[in-house]
Amino acid sequence: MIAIYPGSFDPITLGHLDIIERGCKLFDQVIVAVVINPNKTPLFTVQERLEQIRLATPHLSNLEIDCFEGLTVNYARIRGASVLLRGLRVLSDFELELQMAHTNKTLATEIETVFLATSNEYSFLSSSVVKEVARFGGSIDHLVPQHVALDIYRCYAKTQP
Ligand code: COD
Repeated sequence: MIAIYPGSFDPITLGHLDIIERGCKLFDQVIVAVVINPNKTPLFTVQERLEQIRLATPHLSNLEIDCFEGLTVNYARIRGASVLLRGLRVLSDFELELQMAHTNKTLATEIETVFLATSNEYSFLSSSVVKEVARFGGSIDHLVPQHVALDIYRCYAKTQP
């Protein structure tokens, strides 16, 4: 069974990585799919995010890393996937995730959304939190893979006066 794990991953955090590793144990193949959204201004380009994910996951042999534009369910169909993998952290995630899952179900009845509950230690963690902490000079070494922390520190060092 193939599962797509779609997201922005701007950048990948240890919370994302935890979902990826657990997903790889559950499914034959997991495809981490970075969305290409021309309407957003991410910190990292799609190519940079793909590389960050690749460097964080050399130990996962049934993982593929890709990007896509347009509807997630269309991409899932093209890739022959029957599952969309998503992570749930707090109650506020649930509302948006449920809306997304229901929308996707109306678009593709054969594709199921499967939610994995966050591991306790990552329940507060998001890409936005990581960027905010780093922007104001805090340490993010315990929140993201080391190479990602270095990328983020470099980004914000450039913007310091
Ligand atoms: N612990 C567990 N899970 C986590 C953690 C954590 N610490 N941090 C993030 N996650 C989960 C999120 O809950 C989410 O499920 C996933 O990881 C990815 O998170 P993000 O923030 O990187 O990505 P999102 O949520 O911005 O991705 C949104 C999509 C790109 C999937 C969505 O916008 C989309 O499908 N776009 C394509 C257009 C489309 O198909 N639209 C119709 C659907 S409504």
